[in-house]
Amino acid sequence: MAFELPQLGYAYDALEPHFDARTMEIHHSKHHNGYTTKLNAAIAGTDLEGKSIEDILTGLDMDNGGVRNNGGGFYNHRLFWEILNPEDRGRLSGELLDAINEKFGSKDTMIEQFSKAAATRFGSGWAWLCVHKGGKLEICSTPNQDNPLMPGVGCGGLPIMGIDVWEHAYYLNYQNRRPDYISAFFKVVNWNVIEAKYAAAK
Ligand code: MN3
Repeated sequence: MAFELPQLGYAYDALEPHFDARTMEIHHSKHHNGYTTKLNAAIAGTDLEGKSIEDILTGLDMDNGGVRNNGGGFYNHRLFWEILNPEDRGRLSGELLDAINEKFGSKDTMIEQFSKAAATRFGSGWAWLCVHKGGKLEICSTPNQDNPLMPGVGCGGLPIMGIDVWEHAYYLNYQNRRPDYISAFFKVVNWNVIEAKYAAAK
């Protein structure tokens, strides 16, 4: 069974004015679609075919560029669309807020550190909030389409929040102003989804 481009679950213009519809459409229908198609091509006829994307990435041979770039791209964008759901965005509470307070001191400090990781990632990549077994949190960033599931990226745990800082994610609307795009991300992120991911992962 080949991987399929996930539906967004909301319209391309649903995140306006923070994320513009044109960027969302190109990002989903061209970029994410491209990663999905190329991932399928890269695993076709290999022993990776039929495995879950999580299993593929956790056991990845990092020299396998086709699966590394496109499997990462497939997984990373799927998470990204999920946590941007604009409906009933919720507010940070419960166990996740407790874990954030314990690790970072406050929600604001967590957002500050996450934003810094995203802003200072040189070139293209992602910043992550990850959860380790037992519930401990970590913020980190990875280059290109790497992610914390992959071996030896210097960043571990299961990602429950991630931001794409490739220029294709923001250039049409924000040009070189990556920090403005990162601030906008926190206006459309859905804490309910991230809390559910935390509860399932810890
Ligand atoms: Mn992208």
